[in-house]
Amino acid sequence: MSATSYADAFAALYGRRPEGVWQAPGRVNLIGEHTDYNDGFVLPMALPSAARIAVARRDDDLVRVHSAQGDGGVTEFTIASLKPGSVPGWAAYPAGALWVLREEGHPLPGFDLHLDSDVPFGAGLSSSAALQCAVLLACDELLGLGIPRPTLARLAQRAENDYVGAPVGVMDQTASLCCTEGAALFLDTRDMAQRQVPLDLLAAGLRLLIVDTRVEHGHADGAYRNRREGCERSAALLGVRALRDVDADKLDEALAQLPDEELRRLTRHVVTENARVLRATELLTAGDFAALGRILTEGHASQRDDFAISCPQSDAAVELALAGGALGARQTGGGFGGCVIVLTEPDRIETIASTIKSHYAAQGWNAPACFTATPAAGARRLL
Ligand code: GAF
Repeated sequence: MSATSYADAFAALYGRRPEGVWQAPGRVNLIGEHTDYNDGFVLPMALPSAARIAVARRDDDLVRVHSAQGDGGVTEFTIASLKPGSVPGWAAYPAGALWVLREEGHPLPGFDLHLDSDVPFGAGLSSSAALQCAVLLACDELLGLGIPRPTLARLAQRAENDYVGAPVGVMDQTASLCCTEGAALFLDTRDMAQRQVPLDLLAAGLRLLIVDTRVEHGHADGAYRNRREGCERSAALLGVRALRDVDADKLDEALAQLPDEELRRLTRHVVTENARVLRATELLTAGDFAALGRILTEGHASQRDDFAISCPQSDAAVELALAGGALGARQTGGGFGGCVIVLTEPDRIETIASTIKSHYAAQGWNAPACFTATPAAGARRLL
């Protein structure tokens, strides 16, 4: 759909033209899983799929939100009434974005909003962060707030943590706001230092196949929170600010100080995963995609064996992709399902995808969705 058609949909709903249309993309993470809330490193890229939002300010305090993916209804609330959890369902994401701006002391008018997203929901591709980032960027630009994008990403994270109640890190929001077309984003989540790492898969004769396992994941649920708390407990026991501060060369000494196997596994994943992000960034820069593929696969093994966040569907997709000759494969995102990324030559894609589909059918699992993606641009104004 064109930007004008989002504006037309807004006009049909609200009887006036929007002041602008913004979009913020979903993401896949190449490597660096569950490192962001440990002050660590991540390497995501933006997807072409995005959340789009048509917006106009109002003269009063009322917010009206409509989603093309909703039930057709318009959700209403006032800016003054916003408090954590006050708006349920999908509308919590735009509500949380407005709540955090108000909490930061920015005077906000009411708004009419129309949302339309083609980031699959619950697939681990950051559909919720995309929505929040689109709303935050729209408000920032419409109201002339001038908030730097890394700060907007932190605000979106706060909205998700404190308004929605999901204890996520800052990777998804930063990817959505700060990625650039044709590059992965190397991000140090401690100080938000970032670098665009060129990623021209087509020139390298490669593709990134994304396999949506159709196993829905959720961040507000206990498993994500429980991993995060385990990491924080380990850091406290080791006397460091965050697991990022554990020296990978002295990992065995650190593990020996931890009281149980579960904390040792969590810690080993985070420390080795941070090292993998640094190595993957070097390999990408050097154009060594064969070695990069191996690092991705090692990352999956670490999620499966140490962090215990893979699932039979994602393990099978990785194994079948590798058996089909892929350079590397791993589950991406928060885990417990979602998507698997596969780095492969293009002529292997069809066989890999059909083998995975047949296997899922034979197991009686949901049919997976398979598509390819190249690194897309971060959030921006369309109209
Ligand atoms: C989810 C979270 F939102 C991110 O912050 C990150 O922790 C990721 O899971 C795991 O790497 O996408």
